[in-house]
Amino acid sequence: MNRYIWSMNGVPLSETDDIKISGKEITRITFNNLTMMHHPMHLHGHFFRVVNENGEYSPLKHTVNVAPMQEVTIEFSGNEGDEHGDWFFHCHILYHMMSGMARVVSYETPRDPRMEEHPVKHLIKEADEFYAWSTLEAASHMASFNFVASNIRNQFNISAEYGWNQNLEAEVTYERYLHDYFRVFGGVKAENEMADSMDDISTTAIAGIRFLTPYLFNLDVRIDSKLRPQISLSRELLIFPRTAIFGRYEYQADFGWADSLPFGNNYANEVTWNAGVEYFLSRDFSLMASYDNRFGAGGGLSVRF
Ligand SMILES: [Cu+2]
Repeated sequence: MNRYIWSMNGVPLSETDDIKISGKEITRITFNNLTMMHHPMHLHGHFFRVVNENGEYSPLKHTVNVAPMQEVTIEFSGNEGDEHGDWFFHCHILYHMMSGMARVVSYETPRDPRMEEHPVKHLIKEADEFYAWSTLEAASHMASFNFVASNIRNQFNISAEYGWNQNLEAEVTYERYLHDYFRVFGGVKAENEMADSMDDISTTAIAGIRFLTPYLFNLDVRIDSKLRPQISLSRELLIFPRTAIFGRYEYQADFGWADSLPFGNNYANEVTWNAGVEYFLSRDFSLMASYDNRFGAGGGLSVRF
């Protein structure tokens, strides 16, 4: 599963002010849909005119669909100052609205006193709620657990992988979105020191950046408290309607900046990679098979919840 955020002009409802308009003027808004989805834009309770080639016969509506890569202009009148109050303005695909694709259009008139129990900040809070999802994988070579809780700017992640050949990697991180796809993160990581043995578990602090790149690669660049830099790249690709392939490559370098390396070496590295295939049985269940250079090859079931 992926994070799901929508906005207008790159800014979600929770990070904007009202759009102040005057009742004595005509307000004109131009939508440019640069996304690949339709957005039926709705000015709740307030008619507007869709400005098109029909001139004065342009239709009066309160919802207009803006198709991908299309431009639509609307305008509405404040009726010489007769209109007043706040008007909610949003994409009518409700999960776009709830993830931030909304505004409040406000005539510069006093707010209706009957609206006192419904402050605008409630509306804004609703568009920045945390939501959470998890996946659990049980396979013949390993088991894994992933948990993510996210709102527009903040995300908490827990991930743990355990190979039955006694290899463990687990981390807890907090990340902060500075941009739609770019974030900084910090956290704690635990892993076994010696391959195939749980006798010695090392815990390090980690910090770095994460970026969902063009072509949807997950990039993670970090350094741990033993001053070992690491880069990893992963990607999942749907190749048939129910079948996805996935892979991950991770390279960790150790220049001996913190702990001295054995045998007078001045450089060590560790490569971790895996690749696999997943078949979606339903919304909640998948069959998976993978090879991981720590855990070996195997297959099993994964559950999303
Ligand atoms: Cu939308």
